[in-house]
This record gives sequence, structure tokens and C-alpha cells, in this order.
Amino acid sequence: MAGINHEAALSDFHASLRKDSLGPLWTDLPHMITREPDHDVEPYLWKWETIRNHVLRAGELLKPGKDSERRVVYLQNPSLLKKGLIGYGTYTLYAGIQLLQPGEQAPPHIHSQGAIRLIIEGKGAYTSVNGEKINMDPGDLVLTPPYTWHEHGHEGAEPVLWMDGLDVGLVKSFAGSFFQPYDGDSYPLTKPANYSSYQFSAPGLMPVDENAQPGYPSPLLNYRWVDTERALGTMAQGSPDVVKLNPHDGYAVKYVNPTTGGPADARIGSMMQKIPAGIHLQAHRHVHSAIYHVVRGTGYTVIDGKKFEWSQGDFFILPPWTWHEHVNTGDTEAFLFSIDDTHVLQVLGLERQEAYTDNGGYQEVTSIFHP
Ligand code: 1HN
Repeated sequence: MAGINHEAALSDFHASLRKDSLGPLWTDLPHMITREPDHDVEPYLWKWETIRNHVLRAGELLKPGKDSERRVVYLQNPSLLKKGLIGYGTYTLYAGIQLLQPGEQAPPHIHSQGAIRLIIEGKGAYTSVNGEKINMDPGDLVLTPPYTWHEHGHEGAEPVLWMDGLDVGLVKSFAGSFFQPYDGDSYPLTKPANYSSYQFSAPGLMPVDENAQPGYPSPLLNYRWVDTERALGTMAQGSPDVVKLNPHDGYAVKYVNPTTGGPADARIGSMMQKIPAGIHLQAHRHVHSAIYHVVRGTGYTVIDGKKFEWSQGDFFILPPWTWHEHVNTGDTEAFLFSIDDTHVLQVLGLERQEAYTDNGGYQEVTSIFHP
């Protein structure tokens, strides 16, 4: 079969396949199936001061509900912008930083994307979800599940900034995006304020009529910082035999649906990690990608040999299947919040994780990231 004539015939054949919108698997298989995850997502880090200045500038130039549906500056991963992907932190996840000034309102709407919010600074703002007003304090995680009517308001006296995390890329890849504004200024409040917190965050209690079958959305809509901090605090007080420091994550809690123990959001995973002062965690990698926000503390994360130095407020991207290890270089504990796509991968049978075993679990640092 070898020889010049055969090669020329094959080449003509490939061209004729292309003309008919067909392809030869004998040449193209490696494009479709790789031995390990192959992707264009590069890690990146944004300093909080940079983000905050831009968000406050947006506050001077634009009003929510008038000039913009939401006043948000979002994280654009430069490696994905090169591929034409707008609004992507990773292939699946989006994060933005939203600002509301006292007296402002961001109008009601509904969409198929899920959203989680992690309050960064300021008091007095609220989100209403399907007629329930939910007060937001720093460190709280507030859910607006897919297809719930939601709007934001502010009855306080200082700027409020929060992180929005949405499954923008994931939904887009399935062509599953639906959006609708509400026909009216405000969705009617039909439930007592903070109803879901009172009904579902009392330990071991839930309403008898509630359907506890696994499902979504989580009936608890605000996971309060006081509870998160207390949970992590008592973990860190346990003797090593009771609560072990996870070698990769430190002390960590995930946000779950309290009636099922399943994820709080069907598609967006969320986790709060506490890394004690001076601790250098070991590297691992997993298929799921994540967007991190530094709630408190100082340190760095080594991502595929590159050092990403962080301090309070910073955001960084963890791509799929990349080695990473977190280090707290400060003399106080560090809190890292992250959103991820682990649940979707698990449901589809695609999640996998691997510990880094060379060099005691620590990568060699070969470069330092500068934004
Ligand atoms: C959205 O609905 C909000 O409700 C924030 O605050 C950010 C980004 C993309 C799509 C919808 C919000 C969003 C969003």
C-alpha cells in the first residue's frame, strides 16, 4: 500500500472527504480522545485592589436598572478570550464582582443559570428570591437557584460588594440559556424575610411538610458566615484523631442542601477552606475546575509549578487537571472560598483526582505569576 501513488491518492481522498463535510478518523482520533485532559484554560489571578477600583468606577458611571441589568465587573480568563469565549473563568464557571450603593435596586429577572453569591464587604443589602427577602452580610453565601425570580436591593449606608458565581460556560455549552426580565419594578414579597434560614438552618430541624426527596433547589438560601466560621473553627480545634487536616484542602466544608446532604446547587459546587497559619498543604489535581476567592489571609498557591501569591480579596482560576497546592504564609488562619463543577462531573462519571507524590507532595516552583 506504500508509495508515492498511494500517498497522493490518500491525500486526494482526504480532500474529497472534507469537501463533503466528512472526516478521516485514522488521522483525527487524537484531536477527539486524549490520554489525559487537554484544554486551553490557563490559571490566572486578579488582585482585589485592581478589581475593587474598577468596580467602584463602574459605580460612578452606571446605575443598575437604568444603564445595566446588573452592575458587575467580571473575571475574564485571557486564555479563553483568545478562543472567543466571553465571560469565562473556566469552561464551565463564571465569576463577577457586583456593586450596589445605598438605595439602589437591581431589577427582578429569572434565568436558567444557577447563581451563588459570596458577600465580600458592606452591610445592608439584600437579595429577594421568589418573594423571600434575604439579608446579606459579609461571608454569607446566598443562593439564587436556576429559574428563581431574583432582585437585589440596599437599605444600608455603605457600598456593598459581592462575588457572583454562575455556571455560564456550562449552560452555554448545552445551549440551555433562558432569561426573562420581570414585568414590573419588583417581584412581590410573599414570605417572611429570611424564612429559609429560620426554617432550614436550625441544626437537626426542618418543617414536617417539606419534601425531603433528593432534588433541587436547596430550600436553604443563605448559609451564614457565623455558621461557616463556627463549623470550621470547631474542626480546627479537634484532636488530629477526630478531625484530620485534609492534606490537600486543609479544614474544609462544602455547602449542601440540608434536607438531602447533596450539593446546595445542582451544578455549582461551593466550598470554604481554612488553612491554619504557616501550613503548606500538599499538591493534587482533579478534573473539576474552580474559581477561588480569598476571604481572609495571605499566602500562595502553586499551580503547575507557577506561584500565585494571594491576599485578602484576590481571585484566581484553577484549571481542570492541574497540580495545585495552597500555602498559608501569614501568622493568622487563611480562608479560601471556591466554586467548582465537581457535581456535574460526578453525575457524568468524569471526576477523578490524583495526589502528587514526588518530593513529599510539594511541586518545584519554576516561575512566579504577575498579572
Ligand atoms: C445575574 O443574573 C446576576 O442576578 C449577576 O445578580 C451576574 C451574570 C451573568 C448572567 C446573569 C444577578 C450575572 C447574572
